[in-house]
Amino acid sequence: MTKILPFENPIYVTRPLLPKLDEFLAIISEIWDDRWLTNNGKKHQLLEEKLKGLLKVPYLSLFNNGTIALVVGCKALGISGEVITTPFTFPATPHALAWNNLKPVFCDIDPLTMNIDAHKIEDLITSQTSAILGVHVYGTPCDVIKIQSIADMYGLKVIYDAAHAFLVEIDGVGIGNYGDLSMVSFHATKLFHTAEGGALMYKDEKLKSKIELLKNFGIKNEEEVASIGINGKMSEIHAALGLSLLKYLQQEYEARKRIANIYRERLTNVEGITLPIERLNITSSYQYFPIRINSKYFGCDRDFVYTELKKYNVFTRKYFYPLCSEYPSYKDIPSANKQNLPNAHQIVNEVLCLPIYGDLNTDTVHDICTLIHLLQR
Ligand code: T4K
Repeated sequence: MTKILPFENPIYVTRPLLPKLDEFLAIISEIWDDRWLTNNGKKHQLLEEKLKGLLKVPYLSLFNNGTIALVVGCKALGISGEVITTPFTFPATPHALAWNNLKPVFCDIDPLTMNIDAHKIEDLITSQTSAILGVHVYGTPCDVIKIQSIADMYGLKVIYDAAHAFLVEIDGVGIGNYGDLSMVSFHATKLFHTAEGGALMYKDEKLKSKIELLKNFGIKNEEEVASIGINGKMSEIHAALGLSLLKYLQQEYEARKRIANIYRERLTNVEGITLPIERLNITSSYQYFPIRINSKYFGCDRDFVYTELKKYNVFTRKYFYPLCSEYPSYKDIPSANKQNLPNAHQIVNEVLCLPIYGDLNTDTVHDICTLIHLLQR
C-alpha cells in the first residue's frame, strides 16, 4: 500500500503571493521620495485604475479591508430594516449588516452552488425588506439573473459579497457589474491581495462621490463634514504591495488552475466526494478548492478527514463552519431556525477546503489526494 509520511513543513489552506522583495522596495522608495503615505495618493490612484480595467467594472473604490468596504457599501445604498442573506459565509457578511443596524434574514442555500437559493428568497420578503445580500461563495456566482428579477419586482437593492470572486466573469462580464454594488477582498489569503484591503465595484456614477465621502469620515472639504463617514482608506504601502503583485497574477492564476485540475482528476468519481461545480461560461477565481464529503458514501466524515490530514501536517479548513445563523449574536433571529436552513446545515458539516496556492508543489497535491483516497472506508 502507498505510504505517505507527514510533510516536513505545514501545508496550509493558502499562502500569500509575494513579489520579489527588491521589486516591492523599489515601489516603496518612490513613496519615501514623495513622503505621501495615505489619503488617495499616487499608488492608490494607480491601483484603482489598474483594477478597474482588470475586473472590467466602470467604478471601483479601494478600501483598507473588505469588511469596511461592505459596511460602507450598505450605508451608501441607504437601506434599512431587513436584508435577506445567506448563513453560509464568513462572519463579515452578517456583521456588515449589523453594523448598519440592519437585520439579517437568513435564507437557505442551493446545494449545487452553496450560494443563497434564489428560489427561496421571495418567501422571506416582508414590508421591512430593503435588500438582498448574496455571497459568491468560493467565487461561484450566485444566480444573479433571478436575484435581480426578484429585486426589480419588489424594489429591493442587491449587494454582493464578492470577497472570493476576484477575476470571476460570467460570459465575459466582470462579476462586479451585477447588483447595485459588490465587495471584493484583498486580504493576504486572497488570489490578489494588498495584505489587508478590499474594494467596492459598481456601475452607478452617483455612488462614486458618496462612497469616497463615506470612506473618508464624510469630509467634503476643510470646512464641511457632510455625512457620518468612517476611515476606510487604503494606504500607499498597501497599494504598493498590490501594484507589485500585478505582474505575478497570471502566473499565480495558472498555477492554481493546475492544482485545481489535479484535485479534479484525482478526486473525481470517488464515492462520497462532491467536487466544486464548473461552468463553461464562468471563469473561476481558483480562490478555494472546496470538496464535500458525504460520510454515508465515503465511509467517514469531514471532521475525521480534517483531523487525519492534520496528522500529516496538512491544514485544510472547514470554511464556513459554523453557520452564521448559529452565532450567539444571530441564533435567536426567527430565520436562523435550523428547520428553515436544511441545505446549509447539511453542507456546513460536509465541506472541506483543500490547500491551493501557486507555490504548492504538484507532488504534494498528489500526495494529499492519495491520503484522501486512503482515508476512504
Ligand atoms: N466576506 C467573505 C465571504 C469573506 O470570506 C471574507 C474574508 C470577508 C467578507 C472579509 O474580507 P476582509 O475584511 O478580510 O478583507 C481568512 C481571512 O482573514 C479572511 O479575509 C477570509 N475571508 C477568510 C475566508 O479567511 P482566517 O481566520 O481563516 O485566516 P487565517 O489567519 O487562519 O489564515 C488562513 C491560512 O492562511 C493560515 O492557516 C495560513 C495562511 N496564511 C494566513 C495569513 C494571514 C499565511 O500563510 N500567511 C498570512 O499572512 O480568515
